[in-house]
Parts: sequence; C-alpha cells; structure tokens
Amino acid sequence: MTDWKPTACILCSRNCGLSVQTENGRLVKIRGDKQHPISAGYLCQKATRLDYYQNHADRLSQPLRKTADGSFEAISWDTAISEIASRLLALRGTHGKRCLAYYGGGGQGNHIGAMYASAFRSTLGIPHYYSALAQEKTGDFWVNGQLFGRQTCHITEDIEHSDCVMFIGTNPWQAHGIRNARTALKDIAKNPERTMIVVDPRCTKTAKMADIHLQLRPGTDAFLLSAMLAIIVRENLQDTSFLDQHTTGFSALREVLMEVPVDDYITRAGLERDAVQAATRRLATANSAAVRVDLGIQQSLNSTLNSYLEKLLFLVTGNLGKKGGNNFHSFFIPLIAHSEARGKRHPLPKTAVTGVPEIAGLFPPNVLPAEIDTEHAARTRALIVDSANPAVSAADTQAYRQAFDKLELLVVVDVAMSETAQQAHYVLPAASQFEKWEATFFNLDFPVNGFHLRKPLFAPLANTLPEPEIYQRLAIATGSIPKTFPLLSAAARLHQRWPGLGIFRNMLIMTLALRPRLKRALPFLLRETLGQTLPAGAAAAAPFWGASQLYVRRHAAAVCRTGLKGRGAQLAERLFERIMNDHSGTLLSEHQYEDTWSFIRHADGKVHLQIPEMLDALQALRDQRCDEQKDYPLVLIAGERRSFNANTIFRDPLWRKGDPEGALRIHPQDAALYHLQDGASAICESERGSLTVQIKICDSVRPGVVSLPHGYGLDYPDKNGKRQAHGPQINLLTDVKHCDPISATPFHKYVPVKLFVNYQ
Ligand SMILES: Nc1nc2c(c(=O)[nH]1)N[C@H]1C(S)=C(S)[C@@H](COP(=O)(O)OP(=O)(O)OC[C@H]3O[C@@H](n4cnc5c(=O)[nH]c(N)nc54)[C@H](O)[C@@H]3O)O[C@H]1N2
Ligand SMILES: Nc1nc2c(c(=O)[nH]1)N[C@H]1C(S)=C(S)[C@@H](COP(=O)(O)OP(=O)(O)OC[C@H]3O[C@@H](n4cnc5c(=O)[nH]c(N)nc54)[C@H](O)[C@@H]3O)O[C@H]1N2
Ligand code: SF4
Ligand SMILES: [Mo]
Repeated sequence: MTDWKPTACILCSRNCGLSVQTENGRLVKIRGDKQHPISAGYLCQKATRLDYYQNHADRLSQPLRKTADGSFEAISWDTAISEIASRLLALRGTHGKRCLAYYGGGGQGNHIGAMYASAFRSTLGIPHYYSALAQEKTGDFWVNGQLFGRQTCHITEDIEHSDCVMFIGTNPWQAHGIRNARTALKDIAKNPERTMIVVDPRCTKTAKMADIHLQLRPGTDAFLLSAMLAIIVRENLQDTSFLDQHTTGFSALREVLMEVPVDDYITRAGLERDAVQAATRRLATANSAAVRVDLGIQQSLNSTLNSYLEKLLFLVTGNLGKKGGNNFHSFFIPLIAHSEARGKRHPLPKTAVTGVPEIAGLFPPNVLPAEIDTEHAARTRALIVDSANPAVSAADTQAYRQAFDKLELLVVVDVAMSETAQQAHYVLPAASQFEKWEATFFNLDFPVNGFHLRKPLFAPLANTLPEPEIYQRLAIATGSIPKTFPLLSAAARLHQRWPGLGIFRNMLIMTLALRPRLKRALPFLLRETLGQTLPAGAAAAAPFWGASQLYVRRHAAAVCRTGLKGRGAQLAERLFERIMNDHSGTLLSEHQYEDTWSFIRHADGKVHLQIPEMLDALQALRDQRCDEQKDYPLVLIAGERRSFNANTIFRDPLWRKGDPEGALRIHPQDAALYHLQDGASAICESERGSLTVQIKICDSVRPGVVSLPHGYGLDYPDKNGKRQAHGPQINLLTDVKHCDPISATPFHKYVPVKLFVNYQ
C-alpha cells in the first residue's frame, strides 16, 4: 500500500478530484480529494469502482494489424506507424485530402491527446472532424453563434446561488453535469426559499426533489417552452430594462410569441395549465433564476429550436450575467471552434458527400455512414477513431458496421478492444488515463474556474504509448512536421535557467513569424522543445505554457483574483508553474458577474434575440403533429443515465453493482396492455431494428413511454476467451436519418417502438 495520491475521475464531465491508494498496479482505495479546487472532496458511487477501467481482460497491449482472414496479428510500433503513414499518404495522393476523416478526440477525461490529434489533423490536412459533441450539443452551439456572435460563447449555470433552478431534460442526480450535483440538489430541496422546477417525462430522482415537476409527453418541449414564453409576454413578466440594455430584436420575438396558442400547446405537451403557469410565474419573478438543460431536449424532436427556447427563458426574464443566473465561462483550452464562411475564398466547410455544414468545428456522426458507404468520388476512405466507440455509441449501429466495412483504412486508438477496434485495419494501444499525464478541458465553470493537470499513477502498460507520442510519430512519419527544432530547444534550455528573461517566448514568436505554417504544429513543437525541460515525463503538458500565455492576455484580472501576482508574460509563467505543481488541480480565474458582458462577440455587445430560422421554426410548430404512431405506439427514451452506466468506458460487466441487464422501464399500465411481467424477457422493435430486453415495471415513466440505459451491449471475453455481449445495444434501434434539420443531432430520446413477449 502506498500514500494517498491525487488524480481525477474520468467518468463524466465533472472530473472530480480523487485521492487514491494503489497497490500492484491497482486502484485499491478511492475517495474524494478535498484539495481539488472545484469538487472539494465530492464524488459519486461510480468513481469508487474505477479499477474496472484500469484493469480488465480487454486492455490492449500491442499494436495490431488485421490479416486477410479477419484476425489480428501483433506488430511493432515502427511497423504500425510507417504502414499507417504510407497508407494515409497514398490515399491523400490519389483522392485528395477530402477522403480523410477523424472521429473522437478525448472522452470524458482525456483531452491532452486530443490537442495533439488536432495538430495532426491540421498538419496532414484531415478536413473532417466528427465528434460525440456533434451528437448532442451542436444545435446549442449554433444558437449561441446567432444569439451571442460566436459558437464558442458557451453558457453555464450558477446553480448554487440561484433562487429558482429549472432543469429541462436532465437528471443531475444521476448524470451530474453541474458542480457537486447531489449536494447542490439537496441544498435547493431543503431550502423553502428556493424553487426547483424539473421538466422530464420520467419521475427521476431529481424530479422527486423538485417543487414543480412538469412530466410532459416526450418530444414536446418546444410546445411547453414556447407556451411558457408566451405566458411571460402576455403577463408582461419580461425584464424590460434588461431587454432594452442588453438585447436587440425583442419586439419581433414578442410578436411571434403573442400568437402562440398557449392552452393548445400545453395540452399537446400533456400538461395542466395551472402547473405550467405556476412554474412560469415563479421563474419570471424569482430574484435569480438559472436554466440547466441536457440531452432530454438536445437529443429529441426540435432540438435546435429547444436550445433557442430554453435560452430565451433566462434571457427574456433578465437572468443572464448575474449571481444565481446563467453566465458565460472562460475556456482554458477551447473545446470547440466557430464555424462560418469568411468571404468567397473561405466558404463554410461542409461534408464532401452529404454537404452537411460544420458547426463549432465539428461534423455530425449521423452523416458519417452516408459519407463512407457510397460510390461518390469524394467519399471518406480513411478514418482515425480515438477515444470513441461509434460502432455502438453512434446512432444506427447497422449503418455504421456496414460503412466501416467499406473503409480502405480504419485506425483505432484506444485502451481496450472496443467494437470499433474489432473492425479496424490497425489498432493502436494507448496508455490508460492513469498511466500518462492527463487533463480535462471541460473547465466550464463561472465565476470561479479551475484546471487539473494529473500526474500518472502507474507506468504505461508494456508496449502502449500515450497519444501525444502516437500522433507525433505519425506526424513525423507522414512528413507533416520536422523531427526536431534545434534553435527552439536551445532557447527552452536557456528559459529553464533564466525563466524571467522571455528568451523562449521571443524565439517562439520570431520562429512563427518566419514560418507561420508551424502554428499548426504548435503542440508538437512545444512538447519537443519546452517539454523536454519539464519534470520527468511531463513533456506533453508543454502546450499549457502557451495556453497560460493566451489565457492571461484575456483574463489577467480574474487570474490575479486567485492570488497570483504579476502582469503579462510573467503572470502567465506563474500560472503555468502553479498548474505544473498543484497536482490536485488549481484555480485558473475568479471572474465578476458583470464580466459576462465582455464574452459577447456581436460588435454591438448585445444579445441578438431575433433569429429568422428559429422564428420560422417556432411558427411552424403549429402544424407539427405529435400523434402516436400506430405501428410503434410506445416512445423509447434510448439512453438513460443510471447508477451504473458510464458511456462505453467500462467493458467488464462486473463493474456494475446492480441492473446487470440494463432493464427496460415500463409503466404498469403498459406492461399490462402488452402482457409483460416484471423480470420477463421481451422484444423491443423499432422501424430500424430489434433487441431483446428485460422488463422492469415501475411507475416512474409516463404511460406510453419506456426507457433503456445507454453504454450497455458491449462484448467482453468470458473465462474461455469467448466474447459475449451484456445488455441492450440500443443503437440497433436508432436510425441515422432520424435527426435535427439544422444540426443533424440524433433523436435518441424519441424512438417509436413496439414491445412483445419473447417466447424464446
Ligand atoms: N451515470 C452516468 N452519468 C453520466 C453519463 C453516463 O453514461 N452515466 N454520461 C455523461 C454524458 S456523456 C452526458 S452527455 C450526460 C447526459 O446527462 P443527462 O442529459 O442529464 O442524462 P440522460 O439520462 O441522458 O437524459 C436526461 C433526462 O432527459 C429526460 N428526457 C427524455 N426525453 C425527454 C423529453 O422529451 N423532454 C424532456 N424535457 N426530457 C426528456 C430523460 O428522462 C432523462 O431523465 O451525462 C453524463 N453523466
Ligand atoms: N442511443 C444513444 N446513444 C448515445 C447516447 C444516448 O444517450 N443514447 N449518448 C451519446 C453521448 S452524449 C455520448 S458523449 C457518446 C459517448 O460515446 P463515445 O463518443 O463512443 O465515447 P465513450 O463511450 O466515452 O468512448 C470511450 C472509448 O474511449 C476509450 N478510452 C478510454 N480511455 C482512453 C484513453 O485514455 N485513450 C484512448 N485513446 N481511448 C480511451 C474506451 O475504451 C472506449 O472505447 O454516446 C452517445 N450515444
Ligand atoms: S460526478 Fe462524475 S466525475 Fe464526479 S465522481 Fe461521479 S462520475 Fe466521477
Ligand atoms: Mo455526452
């Protein structure tokens, strides 16, 4: 047994700080790290079983190459890198770079590698970047771009200080997503002065704690939210002085809202007027209110419109830019970009075959199969997948499987033999997140934001490499970057002796001015130069030196409020030093609420409420029918977060303490209607496919609604090495075509299905 060591949980975007004891390569004791600047000792039940991620029978321990008979053979790293590089170059040479694509880029806790993958993409010229984020949040990012001027203007919620919190389509008790969720929820629930409103078709643990639970029909949020906004303007509950001072376009919006048939929409949502009115008045009259949303509206019908309407709720009521309201936050490393056309020479990037536009620098997984599985000359022929398992986690498993078979080159970088890896031509084994320097870029907090650079707990499993090394080798082998940077390396050594003189910084500025193309290779360049002067093995963290310089340029006053002194480059050096030395994580910045306005990127500094596409969509709601489909009378919520699921991060089914089958939840009324007993096996069928499920009767779902967890259905070798799947692989039921018209995000939370007894 060793001392307690700091690290972080890698299972959700909160990345709580952990304090762990290790023994013989195992995580044996895990508790919350009180020193962590954001989570301060918090953790949930999933984190204590992290050793099932670190140690299991499916870990990869050598590079693999697919043979002619479909099996894998072990090869050396040198062979793997040089063969992959030459195949990428050959495909690019014959078909142009448009045939290249990349999917993934960091899961819930491993984003250092993503920075290097991004540099690899831009130096080699891979134009298509697909990400799970474009399976959930691109509608939201698109709306942010319209409202606030850039798709990178990202909103957070000051839940802890809020008098009234509205959760729409999210279950923070299970899914978290907000700081120390369970503590925050309990605090609201026990304080009679504070109100919690929950909008969810299921009576979740969060909904049970709410003052008002609006248990709407799935997929009808656009009706409910527009009815609430219409009540606000009809009852004159809007914050007029806020709207005058900070927004444009309210009168056009108001006109459309005045036309909303409130009672009809509330009925369509399956709700009562009194409850909706009470919730609306409470939200609009609270001293402070914050709206927090997630997949329940982002992966359901009208998802981009939903993202517009939920933001209008806090905008029209004047709850942006104040304590207890919604605010923008800083990014230490930007997770997303802003996609727009810049003149004729730089049109908005689109996918080569389906012509779907990029949003926030990302393309949607829902179109990838169509980009590959076609005879189109510009089709995708080579794909690199890293830290993702789209063969099961993207919509439409069948379409994905078939498309992957058509690829001329599929390379998977993973720690485990995922379903996607099983289809690959090359599998590259990465060191796990506890075997390398790592960090998360989900630093989305405001007013106080933090960053946690984690030291490895273990040596890498033999023959695995951290991603920065993998991408640097690939970049060198494809001739995309130089092997060494002698002048900058010399400057880095001088910087190590005299950090105050700015020698490295000045040399870097000069080098980039002379060779601007090297900007694309910046992470590689910093790792190879400054990185070599950092404490043992921490070279991959060198880009955070550059990030500190940029962060300080924009947020100096907020950085100083965390206790650091100095200005400009000197302050940046101190921030970087603190990041390198505080192994439990460190504060980045402490903003003031009024700083929110400086994040808006429209030239007039205002929020532009009038978005023509959204006002059209709002008006078109009137004619939208949400009737039941006769052949598939139930709505399946495909992808619930439960106590023991965590995306596809755990492969060993033993990690689950309960719910081994990932049961389908169904209301007693529906169970009786379809003759289904508790615990029985049933067939769940959609237009796209079918699955065997286990029935769990419970009254937490609305009648007509059933629910399955995501992250199940992964195969895992049994004692004899035979692979067996565990639980439902829900994306066998979803269809790539079933998605939002603007962002192409899937409707995972609205899958029409039927159920019948499984007699087998
Ligand atoms: N335990 C656990 N936690 C996780 C994860 C995990 O796998 N397991 N994954 C992480 C990830 S990647 C993400 S993105 C987040 C997601 O976090 P959440 O979005 O909070 O989680 P979900 O359970 O997918 O969906 C939230 C709620 O939406 C409701 N819902 C379904 N349909 C509708 C609808 O039509 N309208 C409304 N208003 N609500 C609806 C569901 O009943 C559910 O309670 O969770 C993160 N945290
Ligand atoms: N039907 C339905 N589908 C869904 C959802 C849903 O609610 N319903 N939710 C969606 C959402 S919100 C998300 S975020 C996605 C998540 O799905 P994915 O984007 O596929 O992400 P993960 O499941 O987190 O992928 C994890 C992969 O990363 C690997 N990995 C772990 N650590 C490392 C590492 O250090 N390096 C590398 N290279 N690999 C590593 C794991 O072994 C695993 O194969 O699923 C989506 N799919
Ligand atoms: S809240 Fe998320 S990051 Fe924190 S312990 Fe639970 S799963 Fe891990
Ligand atoms: Mo997600």
